[in-house]
Amino acid sequence: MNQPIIATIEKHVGIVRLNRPDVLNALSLDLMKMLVDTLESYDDNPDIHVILIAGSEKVWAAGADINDMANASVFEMYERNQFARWERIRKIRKPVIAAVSGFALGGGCELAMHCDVIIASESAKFGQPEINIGIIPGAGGTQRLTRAIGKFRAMDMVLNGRFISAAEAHQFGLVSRIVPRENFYEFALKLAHDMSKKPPLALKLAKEAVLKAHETTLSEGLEYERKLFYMLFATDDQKEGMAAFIEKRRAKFEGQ
Ligand code: CO8
Repeated sequence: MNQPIIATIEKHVGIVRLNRPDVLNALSLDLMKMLVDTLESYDDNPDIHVILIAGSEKVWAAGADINDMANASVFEMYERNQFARWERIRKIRKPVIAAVSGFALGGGCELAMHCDVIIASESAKFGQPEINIGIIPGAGGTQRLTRAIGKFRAMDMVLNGRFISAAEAHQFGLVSRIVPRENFYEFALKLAHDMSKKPPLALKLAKEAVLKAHETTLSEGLEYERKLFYMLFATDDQKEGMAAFIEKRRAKFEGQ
């Protein structure tokens, strides 16, 4: 039987591929459990510095699996406590890159927005179409989308269920880069490998600092950034990085 995700490790990059092609990678309960367990195992693995989540060229993910929810009662939904899993994704400390091609809808769009860098192929389409099936986004879509693209564009997508193209998503600030469909995965993988060569502790603290900008006031965020900045002067990688710059050689980071 096909596994809902395929997990592989390449050098310092932990890769997860969503693998339910028959249902456009719908995020079933099983898939989410495996995905989150794998992301956490990558986060705990000191040999992995960066995580890459990919779908296929045709689809990233068309949302939560509607079959899992169609007949559920409010109590069943409550008892499933499935948003606890999404909270665990939020707590991953290493950078997570999303390689998105095709549909990123509903929970699929929300999964991409849980990532830190979104590489979109020219064919990517983003949407929060939950309104069409009688619900609203539940894994942070109304909040993260609004912060990413602003109230009026978010309202258009959430109230009308409108899909936006990769070009619009890029223009609106929802994606980091657009790349040709044919090599979107190779591009994202190379980016992940390049990023994985940076000092791993600084990567984690940089992610933490940027995410803080969504959570707090400017002055508190600046204070927070400063503390993390100072902290890095306790690392060997800072000494090595600066020495290598001065000596005009390539730095060799050890993650300490
Ligand atoms: N769940 C289950 N099955 C799906 C889903 C889905 N989200 N999306 C597509 N499929 C299935 C279809 O039923 C179909 O199966 P079959 O071949 O057996 O009929 C197969 O995938 C192919 O789909 P289509 O034939 O519909 O393909 P089209 O190219 O015609 O259309 C669309 C593609 C536009 C993407 C269309 O499939 C669609 O609208 N899908 C649903 C999109 C959607 O509404 N997503 C939101 C779901 S709700 C949600 O994500 C809430 C998240 C809350 C947080 C997470 C909690 C777990």
